[in-house]
Amino acid sequence: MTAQVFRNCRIATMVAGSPYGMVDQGALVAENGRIKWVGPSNQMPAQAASAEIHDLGGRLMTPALIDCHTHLVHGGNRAREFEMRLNGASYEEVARAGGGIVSTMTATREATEDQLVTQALPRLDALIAEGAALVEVKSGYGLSIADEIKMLRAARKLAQLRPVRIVTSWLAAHALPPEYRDRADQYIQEVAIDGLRQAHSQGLVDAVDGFCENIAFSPAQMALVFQAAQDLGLPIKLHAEQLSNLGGAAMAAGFGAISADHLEYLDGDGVAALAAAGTVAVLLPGAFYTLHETQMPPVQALRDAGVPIAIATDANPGSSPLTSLLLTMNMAATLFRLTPQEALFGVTQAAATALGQGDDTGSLAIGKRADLAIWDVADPAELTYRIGFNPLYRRILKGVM
Ligand code: DI6
Ligand code: FE
Repeated sequence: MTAQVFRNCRIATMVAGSPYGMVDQGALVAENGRIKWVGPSNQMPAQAASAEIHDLGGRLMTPALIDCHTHLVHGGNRAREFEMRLNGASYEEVARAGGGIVSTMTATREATEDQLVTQALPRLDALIAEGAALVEVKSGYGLSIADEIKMLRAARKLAQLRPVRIVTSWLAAHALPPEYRDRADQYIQEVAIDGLRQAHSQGLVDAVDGFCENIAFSPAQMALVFQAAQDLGLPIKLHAEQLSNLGGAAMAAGFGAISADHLEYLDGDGVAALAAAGTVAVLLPGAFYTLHETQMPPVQALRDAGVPIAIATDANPGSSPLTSLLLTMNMAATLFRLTPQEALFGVTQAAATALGQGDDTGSLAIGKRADLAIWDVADPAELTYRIGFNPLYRRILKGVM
């Protein structure tokens, strides 16, 4: 394929060394979907005469964005429950009216695979419209083997219908369905573990996740699921320390987790465990905001320990009905005090690393995927600074404009 040359742009390569890895007056050469060269225009090697040249008019180029934690596939939504609560209904009244996570489980079970796809597409389109090229999607609302597998099939189908890469996580250990009340250990064995083996044998699982919390599953229960994942050679990640400190992040790090997510209640030992294992901390400001959480994740301690920090939408119908990575960046800065550079790193290189793809994508370096976002802004801090504004000019996948 003809080499593609993109020139006359500022390039935030997100390669370590200088702020944003910035190259002013930059150029990038892509060939066969990969970055062949990137650097200052005046140092660009002479290209084959057949190269196609694109003038980007001085715009900003960044890696295409990555959403490394979503529950994009699910049935229905919880807008009515949201409205009931704001009209003064108690938690119990909401629950009695069929609200909460079980309502999403019911709607997900009732939906066909195609209906789940149809409902997820507008949410995916919102992410793509802001420059996303890679999106992680979890199961976790089916809570039976068949319905969890249906969710993952729907997630995989999305990538056939839109120009985007999707990776899937098995999250059967998300909540206990009513038919397993008081039988959580049995659920872990019969659905979370046996189902994982089935889903994996169908090629539907890229990673294994869980919700480790008093209202969900214990570290000991999650460890059983992770042992099964490890036996299958699958990477693991965990929703940990979101509402309390159970030591889930440290347990996951002990299994070499690629990420630990939420982490508002993470303590010093947890930070040290993530650092030692090279586990990425994924912060989810949309859930913090929606739940009116006040406990801040230990951002400074994570920085001091050198733990990479990713940020993601956590797009889900309950605690984070958020489908904007740009707003996520702004929330991470305003709520968690991430710098604009950290916010952009959080939806590019750190997010790629959180998906085990840090060597393949997430920054603009020779050999990596030529998945790019071109923005109508002069300064990369603008991406984080603005609220409710989308300056995406073009998304470029595999080096094709
Ligand atoms: N953490 C959350 O905040 C959500 N799941 C999770 O693991 C809640 C999901 C929901 O309420 O639907
Ligand atoms: Fe989540």
